[in-house]
Amino acid sequence: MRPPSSLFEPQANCIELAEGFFWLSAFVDTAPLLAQIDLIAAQAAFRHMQVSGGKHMSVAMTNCGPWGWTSSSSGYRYTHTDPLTDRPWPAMPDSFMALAQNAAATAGFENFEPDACLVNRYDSGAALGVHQDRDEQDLGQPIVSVSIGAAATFQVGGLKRSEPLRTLPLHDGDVLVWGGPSRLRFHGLKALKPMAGGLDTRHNLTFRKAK
Ligand code: MD6
Ligand code: FE
Repeated sequence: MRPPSSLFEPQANCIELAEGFFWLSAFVDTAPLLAQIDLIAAQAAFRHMQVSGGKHMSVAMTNCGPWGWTSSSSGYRYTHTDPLTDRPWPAMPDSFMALAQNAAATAGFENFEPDACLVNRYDSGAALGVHQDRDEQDLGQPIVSVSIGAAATFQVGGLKRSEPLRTLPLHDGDVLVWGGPSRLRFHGLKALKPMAGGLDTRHNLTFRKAK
């Protein structure tokens, strides 16, 4: 939980956009993260998960850490093993854990202990529909989300789906931390625009305490 605000000194690149919702622009060098993502994907391949209704997501996903988020035609859940291989999800790299905890602490959330890291890959045209992250047991823990590669337009609303969405441009190295009263905000990602020069892939790491 956040300490009283008198003890909390936000850094210059850490902006609180709404209570509990922080944007850390250009917070991390992403080249080493991409190398780790390649190692993770070699063990647990990116896949387009099915959602209820039978369609497949345009975003490709995999996971690392003790718990992995999965979707199927019967709903969402966290599992210890990859349903494609029945093997445990790849371990969360120490550098991922350090980044997640460092970002959370920068936003005033000490003692963040993520046990799940969802890895998203967006190729041009991929989008993520507006949703809430509510499959986690302890909604008192924040979420840390890292943008890697191509720029994208993030949409963030309120606690009801009917509330208006605001847009936030996210760039390589940006980190969002959100918790407290913002933990259940609706949000999504607009379709990734095609870009020249092979710069049209975006990855995203989303760290959570699932259990
Ligand atoms: C993305 N992010 O940025 C998708 N969820 O590709 C999310 O769905 C998300 O960025 C919860 C908290 C932060 C996020
Ligand atoms: Fe989300």
